[in-house]
Order: sequence, then structure tokens, then C-alpha cells
Amino acid sequence: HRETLAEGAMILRGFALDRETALAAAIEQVTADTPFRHMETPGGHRMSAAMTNCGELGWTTDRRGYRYTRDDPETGRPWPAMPTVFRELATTAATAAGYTGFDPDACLINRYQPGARMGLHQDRNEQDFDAPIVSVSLGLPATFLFGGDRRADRPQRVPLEHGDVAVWGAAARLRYHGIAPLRAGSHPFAGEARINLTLRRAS
Ligand code: MD3
Ligand code: FE
Repeated sequence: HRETLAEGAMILRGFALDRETALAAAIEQVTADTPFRHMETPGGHRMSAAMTNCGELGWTTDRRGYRYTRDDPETGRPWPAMPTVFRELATTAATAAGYTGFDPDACLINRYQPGARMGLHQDRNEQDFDAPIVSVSLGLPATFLFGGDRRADRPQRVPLEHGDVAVWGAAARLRYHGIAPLRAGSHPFAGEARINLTLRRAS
């Protein structure tokens, strides 16, 4: 079912569940080619979530800044192609949330192990903010922090579980958001981890 968090922001509970076998195989295939790594922020901090990408463009950070690149800086090769199951899940979820014509060119894959978190931030490295963003939660549950238009706005805490898909755009596109430190546990899909797919139109 569909839960509205705010104007333009929705959670489709369990929307990815009927594709979990194909999703697991696709994640395996991408991460074998271009493994998870802990990136460094411009401020010199190691990100606690491990990341990799697929699609034409991949989000990266290092001492020089946040940006999208065509090549994996670790291997010097293009990011692997976006698996069809990712693209189809994203466009279907966007449509179900009321955003037609979503065509993602970038998929960031985040892996959270116990204690990993993501501080409050806005997603603003994309060329235009007209396209929505689709996020797929897999494995261990997490607490999503849904803030406001200013960093100081106190975030709402929203549980995200295996199979949940969040879609946000329009008035919610630049809302501050983050993930609270992951609690230890085990889940049949991903073991002692949470995996998040964030699908975006970067260019
Ligand atoms: C934002 N990832 O990679 S996406 C990111 O779960 C990122 O790994 C988080 O933020 C993660 O940039 C959160 C989940 C999400 C869900 C609903 C939202 C982000 C949202 C609604 C509005 C704004
Ligand atoms: Fe984000």
C-alpha cells in the first residue's frame, strides 16, 4: 500500500518483494564487477555506508568533492550497466507514485552494516530537480530521517523495511533526509546488512 509522507513523497510498502530474487542476482552481478567501497568526503571523513554504482553515471565523493562520473575511479572502467530489473522497478514505482516518464541513468547502491548511518543531507548533485528519485530498501530494517527544507528542521523518523520503495520529487525533491545508525541484526536477503538502491536522473 501507499503511504504519503509529505506532498510529493511516498512510500510504497513491499513494492519490491515480488522481484527480490532478480534483485539479489543483479546486485551480486554488479558488485562482483565493481565492489563496495568506503568513499571519502571532501572534509576527509570515511563514509560509514559502503557504496558502488551502476548505470551511465555513478555518484562518487573524494577530497575533491561530490560528483557523478562515467567511470569507476577505482577501476578506471565505466560503471556496469543498470540491470533491467532495477530500471523497470524504478519506472513502475515512479508511475505508481504519480511520476510518469521516469528514466534513471544512475543507480547508487549503499550498503549499511551495523552502526553505519547517513547524516542529514539534500540530494543536489543532479542536473535538474524535475525528475523524482526512487529508493529501494532491502535486508535489515532502518530508520529513515525525513527532515524539512532546512537542515535545522527536526526530522520525522520513518521505519523502512525490506521491500519498501520510496519515491520523492516535486515539492519534496530537496527535503533534508538521512538514515539513523543501523541496528545489529540478520536478514535472509542480505545477512547483517541493509542494501539501498537509489535511482536517479543525474543528467
Ligand atoms: C528523501 N540514501 O544515497 S534514500 C542517498 O537509504 C540517500 O541509503 C538513503 O539518501 C538510504 O542519497 C535514503 C530514502 C529516501 C526515502 C524517502 C525520501 C529519501 C528521501 C523522501 C524525501 C526525500
Ligand atoms: Fe540522499
